[in-house]
Amino acid sequence: MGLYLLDYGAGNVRSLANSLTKLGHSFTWISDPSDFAKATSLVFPGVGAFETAIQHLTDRGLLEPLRDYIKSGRPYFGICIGMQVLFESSDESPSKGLGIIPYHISRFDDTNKSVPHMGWNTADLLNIQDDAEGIKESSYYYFVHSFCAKYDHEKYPEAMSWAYTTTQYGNELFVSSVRRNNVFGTQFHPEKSGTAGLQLLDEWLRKPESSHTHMPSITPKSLYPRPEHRFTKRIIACMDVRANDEGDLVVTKGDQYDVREKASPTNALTAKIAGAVRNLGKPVALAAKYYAEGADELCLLNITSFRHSPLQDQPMLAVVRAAAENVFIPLTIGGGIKDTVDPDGTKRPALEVAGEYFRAGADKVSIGSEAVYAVERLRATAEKGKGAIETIAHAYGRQAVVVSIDPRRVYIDPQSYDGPYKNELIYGKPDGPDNERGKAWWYQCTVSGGRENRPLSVLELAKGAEELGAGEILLNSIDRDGTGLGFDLGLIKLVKGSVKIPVVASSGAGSADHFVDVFKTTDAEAALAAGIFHREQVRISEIKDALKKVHINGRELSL
Ligand code: 1PR
Repeated sequence: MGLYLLDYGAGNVRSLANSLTKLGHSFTWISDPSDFAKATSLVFPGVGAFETAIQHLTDRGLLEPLRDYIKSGRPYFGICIGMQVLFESSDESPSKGLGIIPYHISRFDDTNKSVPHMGWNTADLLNIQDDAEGIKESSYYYFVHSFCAKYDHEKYPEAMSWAYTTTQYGNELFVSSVRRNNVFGTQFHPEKSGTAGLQLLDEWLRKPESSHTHMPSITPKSLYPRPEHRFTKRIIACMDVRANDEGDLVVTKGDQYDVREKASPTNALTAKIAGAVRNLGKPVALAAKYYAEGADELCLLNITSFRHSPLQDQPMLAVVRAAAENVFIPLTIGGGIKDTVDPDGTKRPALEVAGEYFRAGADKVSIGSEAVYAVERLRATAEKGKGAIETIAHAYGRQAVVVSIDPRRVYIDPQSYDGPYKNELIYGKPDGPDNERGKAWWYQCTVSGGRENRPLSVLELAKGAEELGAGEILLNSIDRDGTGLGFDLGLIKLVKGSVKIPVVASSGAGSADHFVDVFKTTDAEAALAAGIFHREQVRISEIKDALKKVHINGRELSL
């Protein structure tokens, strides 16, 4: 008897479990169809892809018991795919949903915006008087999805009577939560929505179960998109992690990817530390700190995993597990997401490696070197479907796959250049930094943390990664990394202009104004920094204040 959680074996369900534990609620996992009979409340944190969810539920004999459970009138809280399965069908899959809500899930239109809808947005109550579920219009919640239930009260009044809140992304209005009788569902992830999300979960779980069984529906009303949405730009704190010379995992930070201390000619003391891996703190402690300070997302990159990375020997898994216990915003994990072989010869496909990270509490995995090789293969053979990007995107949804790009500038003489990247050239500004003035360059992709150049340009990689199924691009710049000179705006504009998926601008942030610059000059959805946060040069709140001053939407912590 009591609260049960449903896990169909895909995606990050650990975060929900961690948040319930943090809030002091005990629960049991549904491990067998017969468990449904014991549940007096059920939470279904559906993550991943609609088709995979239905397939897994069917294969494990859980789909019909789930339908029966919901029909029995006992309280149900579905999250993301856990809400979408209540619908009849989805553009994402030929499989049918539970059909409890007579409506279809369709893909966002990507004509004027990036898809997936990935980031923080608000949820507006259809009936402002009815805020019984604890959703606050002033709060921001974390969304990550390419498909949604579009709000259409004229054509589908019956389906829209399930809508409890709506959210606007670009010029599209969709149902961001549903409620009727015993059913409550949110398209957003409360377990990833910081304090606002934890409060919502807590309120639902603390109420007597009987109060969830006869929730009224709301009369749908005429609603139209406003001139502007409230989707925010994300600020991401990144931790580059590696073992130092003593074998401890530390957060390090390089200058143009060189993470070792250098001796200063004017300071004799620095000779002692020269050559050592820079140690800027412990990853789990820093993750908790950045969460508390208002980061919208965290990124942990295992920067030396290209050397050796048998799955059994991944200390990063323990780091992710520990970080996820106290951090309730999205976590991206990168480094070593590729096919690996254990010391005993057991082969571990990239899908299995990623699965371990998702189960440890990661929401997205970031693929670096392997993405370069995959796009090279795609360009050579046009073959796709079997690589890391495709298999992970198929199982977990494309929003769970980030491709991390490490481009390096190749300077050329603009007068005489006759190479293949004429359309990708960036020209130094007359008032730009000394080393850029009068020059032009293209961006070459690298692997193994910038150690090896590959015959692939940044646009070839970005477009290829999108074609293979990546849901986001993490765009670093080896030239700007650690310099504090500001983001490489030309690079970001170039890549952002050629893909439909979200782009995270990375490398070079030195001040809060650099974040204003990147969001004013480019359409990047998010901006990431490392050094300025580790050295406490700039606080996340300063960046949020700077954005607010120029009317750029950012998530406010106090709301
Ligand atoms: O190739 O799939 O194993 O992934 C390895 C990952 O590790 C890639 O995402 C790659 O970018 C990263 N990586 C490898 N070597 C380094 C290094 O620094 N020596 N770090 C490295 C990449 C770039 C950002 C950094 C920003 C912001 N570091 O992560 O955080 O540049 O820094 P800043 O704000 O201080 O300028 P695979």
